Parts: sequence; C-alpha cells; structure tokens
Amino acid sequence: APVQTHEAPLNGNGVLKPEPRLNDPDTLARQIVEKLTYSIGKNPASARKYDWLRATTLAVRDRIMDHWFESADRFAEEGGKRVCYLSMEFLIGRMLRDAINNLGLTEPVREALSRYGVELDMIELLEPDAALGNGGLGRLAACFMESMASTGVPGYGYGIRYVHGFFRQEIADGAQVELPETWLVHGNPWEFERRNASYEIGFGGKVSTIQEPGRPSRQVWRPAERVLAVAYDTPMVGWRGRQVNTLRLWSAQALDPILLDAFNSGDHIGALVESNKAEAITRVLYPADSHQAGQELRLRQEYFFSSASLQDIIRRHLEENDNLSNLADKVAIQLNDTHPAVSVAELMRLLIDVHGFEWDEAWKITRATFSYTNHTLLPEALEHWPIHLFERLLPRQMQIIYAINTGIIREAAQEHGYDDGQVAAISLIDEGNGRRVRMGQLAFVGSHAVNGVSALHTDLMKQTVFRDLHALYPDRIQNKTNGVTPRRWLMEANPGLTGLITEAIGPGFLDDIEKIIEIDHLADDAGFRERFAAVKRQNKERLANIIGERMATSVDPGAIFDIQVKRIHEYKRQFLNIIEAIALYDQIRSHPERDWTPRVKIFAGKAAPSYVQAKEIIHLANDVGRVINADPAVRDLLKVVFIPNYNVSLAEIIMPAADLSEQISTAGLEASGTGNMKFALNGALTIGTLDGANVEMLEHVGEDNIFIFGLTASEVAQRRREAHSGRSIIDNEPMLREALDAISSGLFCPDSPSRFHSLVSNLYNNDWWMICADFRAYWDTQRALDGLYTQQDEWQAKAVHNTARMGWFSSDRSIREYARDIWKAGPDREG
Ligand code: B1H
Repeated sequence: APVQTHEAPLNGNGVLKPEPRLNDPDTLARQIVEKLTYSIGKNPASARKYDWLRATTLAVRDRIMDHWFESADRFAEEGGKRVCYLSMEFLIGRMLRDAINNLGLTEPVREALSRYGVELDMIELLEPDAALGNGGLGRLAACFMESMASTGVPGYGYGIRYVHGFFRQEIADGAQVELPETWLVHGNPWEFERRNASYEIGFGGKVSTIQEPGRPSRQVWRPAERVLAVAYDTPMVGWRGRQVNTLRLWSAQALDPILLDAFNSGDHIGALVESNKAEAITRVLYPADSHQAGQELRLRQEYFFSSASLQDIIRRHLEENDNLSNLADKVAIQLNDTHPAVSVAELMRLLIDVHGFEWDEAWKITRATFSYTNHTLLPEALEHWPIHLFERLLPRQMQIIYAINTGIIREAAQEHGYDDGQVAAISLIDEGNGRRVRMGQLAFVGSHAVNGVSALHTDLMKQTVFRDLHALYPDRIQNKTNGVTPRRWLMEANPGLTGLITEAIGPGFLDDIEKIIEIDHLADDAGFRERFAAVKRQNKERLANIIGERMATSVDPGAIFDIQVKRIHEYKRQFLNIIEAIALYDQIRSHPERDWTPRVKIFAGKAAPSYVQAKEIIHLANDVGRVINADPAVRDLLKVVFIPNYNVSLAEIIMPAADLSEQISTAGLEASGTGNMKFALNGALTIGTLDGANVEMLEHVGEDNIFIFGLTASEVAQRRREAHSGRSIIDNEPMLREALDAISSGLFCPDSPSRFHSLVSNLYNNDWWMICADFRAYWDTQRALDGLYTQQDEWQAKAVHNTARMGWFSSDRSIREYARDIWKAGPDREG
C-alpha cells in the first residue's frame, strides 16, 4: 500500500499552523474531556469541580496559544514600536472568565460543560485571584494590559512573580488578621516558564576604575552577590482575541541552587542558604500601599525586576537591530510610579559599561526611552532611599545618579539661574533627611514625559512635588486620566446590564464603549428605567446572599446599598462614613416617627499590617456594625456591614450591586481613583468630594447626576496652613459631637471602652483629614440622597445617565492617549 504522506501543517518559519479551531459546544466539550483524560488523568465520572476548571482552562489556553503566536508573528513582520510597562504590581484577579469572554467563548463553553452537568459559573469560582498588587495602582496596570491587547498596542508587561500575593484578610472579634496568600500551590496553568530568558542580577560589591593606556577610563562593577532572574510568561488576551500580549514576570533563583561543595562536605542546610536568600527576593508582595516600606529587600525587588526587564529589552532589541542607538525608536518604557525608577540608572549603566556608549549619547537614549507615571503626592508614599543603603547595594548605579545630578544642577544653575534653594528642590539627593536618593526626581529627569493620573492630580503635581522641575522642564508633565476596562468591569461583572444595553442599542458599544451614550435618552423611558432597576435589584440580591452566607447578617435588597470599598486609609475617610452611620443611628433612635429611607452601609478593604489607625478604623466599622445590626430599635432602617477579604473577584460582585458609591477622600489627596469609575459605569450614583477623577466624572455625567460636597483641594491646603483643628466644629455640631461621644463612651466596644480614644482625640486636636470640617456637608448630602431614593423614577434616570456617560473612563481611551502622546506607538502610528 502506498505510504500516506501528510503535508506538514507548518508556516514558512516552521511554526505550527493550527487548524482553525471550531468554537461550537461539541468541539469544546470533546476537547475539554480530552484535557481531563490525558492531561489530568480523570474521566468525567470521577472528575471533581477543580479538575473541570483545569481541563477547561487548558482547552481555552490552546486557543489562546494560537492567537499568541499569531500576534508575535504579525508584530515581527510589522516591526513597529514596543511598549514595555514596568510595574511592581499587576492586580489581575481571575483569568478564565476574562479570557473566554474576550475570545467569544462564554456561551459555547457554558453549553459544553453543561453536558456533563458542570456549571461554568461554579468552576470559575475555584480559580485563585492573581493578587499581585495592593490596590488601584496594580489594578490599573492590569486594566492597561487588557486595553493594550484590545486596542492593538504591542504591550509587554514586566513585573514580579510573587510567590505570595496580597495577604488574605480575616476579621476576628472585629479586628483584621493577615494570613498568607498562596495562589501558586496548585500550580498555575496560565504561566509558561521561560528558562532561556534568564539573566544575572548583581548586588553589592565594588566599582573599580580601569585605565588602559591611550583609552578613556571605564568603570567596572564587580557585584558581591548574583542571583538569576527567570521569566514566566502569561498571555494577555485582548477583546475578540485579536491580539494577545505578554505579561513577563520575574522569579529569583540562586545561580548555584545548591552549593555543591558545601553539600558534598555534608553541610546539607548550609548548602541551601544561597537559594533561600535569592528566592526571598520574589517571595512576597509588600502590602504597604501609600507608605514607603524602606526595607532593603524592597530595594532589592525593585532593582531585580528593573535590571532583568532592561536586559531582556536590550537582548530583544539586539536580535532585531545592529546596535542600541535606535532603542527609543523601537521601545517605549513606561515606569509605573517610582518603583522601577532605578531603571534610569541601570539603563545608563548597561549602555555605558556593557555596550560602550559615551555618557551624552546614553543619556539621550535613556530620556527618549523612558516615561514616568506619578500616582501619589502623599509625602509618606514618596520613595527616597538612604544613600548608604543604596550605595552598598548598588554602588555603580549610585555613581551614575550622582553624575546625572551634577549635570542637571549645572544646567539649572548655569542656564536658568537657579539659586541654592531651587537647586536643593530639584536635586536627586535630599540633603535634609540624612541624605537620601529621591526616586521621583530620578524618574522625572530620566524621562521625556511625566504624567499624572487625573486632571486635578496633574495640576497639583506641577504646584507641589515637581514645582521646580516643572519650571525647568515646562513641557514634560502631562495628564493621562485613568480608566477601567469595560470588558471585566461591565460585560463580565454585569452580564444583566450588558444584555439590557445590547437589547436597547445593539452590540456596537462592546467594540466602542463610548457608544454606550446611545442609552442616555432612555433615562426618560419608564420601561427602560424599570428594566435597568430590575437588573440592579438582581445584583443587589446576589450581594445580599453573599452577605447573608458569609457574615450571617440579613440585609434588605430594597434598601439603598451605600458602598465604600477600597484600601483603608485615613485620607480615604472611611472614618467619616462610619461617623455618619453612627449619627444616623442616633437620629433614627431619637426620631423613630420620621420617614427614614432604609440604608445598608457596606465596607470592605484591607489595611496595611503596620498601619495602626487604619486597623482601628476596620475595628470600628465592625464594632459599630455589631451594635447597630442587633438593635431592634432601628429595625431594617440601617445596617452596617464589613465584608472581609476585599479583592478583585469580590469587587466584580460588589460594583454592580451599588446604588451609591462613596468617593469621599480629603480633596487633593486621592490621585485619581478607579473604583469611582467602576461603580458609576454600573449605574451607581456617586457621593464624593472634588478630588481625583471625581472632578472629571462631574464634567461627564453632569452636576445633576453626581453628589459633590465638601472642601476643595485649595481650601484643604489653606486650612492646613492655618493649623485647623476639629474642636470648635465639634462644639457647634451636636450630631457630630454625639456620634464621637458615643464612640468614646465605649458604646460599640464595651469590652475595651478606650479602644478608639486616640482615633477620636485626633479629630479634636488636629482634624488633619478634614473629617470634622466636611461632616455637615456630607450629612446634608446623604439626607438629600435619602429623599431622592424615594423618587425611584428620578434616581433611576440619574443612574442611567451615569452608565451612559461613563464611556470616556474606559482604559481603552487612556491607552490610546498614552500611545498617541507619550509612546508614539500602536496601530495609529504604524504602516
Ligand atoms: C496609588 C500608590 C501606591 N498611588 C506605593 N500610589 C505602593 C504607592 O507598595 N507601595 O509602595 C503601592 C501603591 N497607589 C493609587 O493609584 C492612587 O492612590 C489612586 O488614586 C489611583 O487611582 C491609583 C491608580 O493611578
């Protein structure tokens, strides 16, 4: 018989050309069972839910691989500019639902699984969150990765593969308890280890000057320690699977995992010391959001992932180009806050010491390549490293920073006539606090563009931290208001609302979220409002069930769901919200005859483990909830609930269930906020201050559809200069005083009546966060909202306007602006 020959299914480059995969439920069902059988070793009868999750993930992953290779091939052919997003944090959450949604597989996968009696919604819940971030900054990086893939920007995320992500929170007797997070214990089917992409990272040691006859002297760094950075790649699937980008996370390993000499001489424990020390670098995410950790290990983490990423970027560039002089034409590197700012010195080192560039040329390339996003003005969050630590760990980078500084100062003094005071303000070295390296200044001078994350925040950057550098480089600072991905935060989190909008205006808004404005006029349509309200009601019922199950508290889905979820911080003012709850509790008890609008106040969020006041606020919320929820006098008029362990997955349930979104930070202190956007997109009304992106939300949704109260940023600054204190306000505001007295009396913590004394006395003595100053305006606005909620037509019309007008706050819009104004990369730039 003739030998059967198969034509090899390879493309010109010898790459496997996949057969087009069918996405019908039959094919998917067969492939899922194949994975179950041959990759997991179970049959459908014996498989547990977790096995089904794994099998489904692997079947979906095969499809992603096809798109991933296609994207890489297409990009290699086009040869455009890459965008490298360097971030200490990527707060991704679960990946399966996002992947199948973007691939258009949600319904066929659901149908395929149902043939085996398996519910997609149930197995999805078993996937652990990838919690490689603290809060807004990390979640922004995740939204940006998804939006780069969705808008056709060739984006490469670079970060750290923490073994332990953000800690798990439990509440014990009202207080936060931190437990280790272990997302990798069952393996991670989304990642691919890339042993071939590994780099040596040095620490410590000495720099020596080499002087060869007839040549300029050069510096040679001989690190005392070296560790290996190993790459793990995760695909980032864009909308409709058009593009799949790569998130490359670095894991630290010892170069010599067991010291064979020590091992052979019988020192079996000592032989592991090296590998333990190396692996410590990527062991755990620092949980101190908005507060500089200051530990040596943190600086090691920052340098480790910066150096590995730059070495990788350079290697890739040299595979495709003759040399590095055109680096900035081919790569844009975005520094997500100052956490990777040491990259500025490291790229200079690599260009000069390793690749032989002259200083001036290296500096030109460096500035043209980097850009930097600032996310906070809070002084306690600005990174500055003690010189002695920096010098000991990174001696060559320290030399380079001194040299950069000399150049900048010379330019400021000679060309711009800066005096000593102005020079001190722009210096990369803070001479005031025992000499420190200011990472913000380093990132600023090493970048061609610097951006804030909302219009107000960008203005304040120019007036405060970067005032003098802005005067020196007036074109460098620009604004890029944050956004959120509508795929995860509307389509996936709120399928009910997505379905309703699709029925009303068709599916066009799924490809261009700004088309969602087409539902705006339906705010006047009573039928639409009713359906809109019914979706909200269902989402509230789902949340009410979770609250009932997890906390044994029953809440009425007919009440206003008034929600504040975010990191716990004094400037975010959860305390103000709790005080208002106590005042309301008091009023309901004193005036039971009045027509109170039922309200459920919901809180969730984590405090940094070392942040005492934030932990006290969590304790207070829980203590107050315990008392109010058990008091028959308030009936169902008020409930206070603290849901433990806030994370991305919980947020996906909470955001669609809110009537009212609390965005009440002290004005001038919240750089942007992104939770504010997720809530409003899902039809919540916002009660908020003129802070961060709230200001722009006001412009977009209109002043009738958002509830703004309180001092402005400049009024806050003014009061702080005047050494404002809360005492006289408290004396003149009985409701506030009684609420504070109730706290001080131990009403909510009879077991330990003085528990909250310092929290309260801070308000009397100082009121730094303007809680007293804003209390009355906040109270009045809340009562106006009570009234409005009884006019359901009006409330729902405003809710519809919010959803309709939030399209601009998509991270697709943010990314297009970055691509156009900063990176000069992406689909509009090529060809
Ligand atoms: C934001 C941080 C942050 N700003 C230090 N700064 C961290 C600072 O681990 N650390 O050391 C971690 C995080 N995070 C947030 O960024 C802002 O507070 C939000 O207002 C903003 O929306 C978000 C994204 O831009």
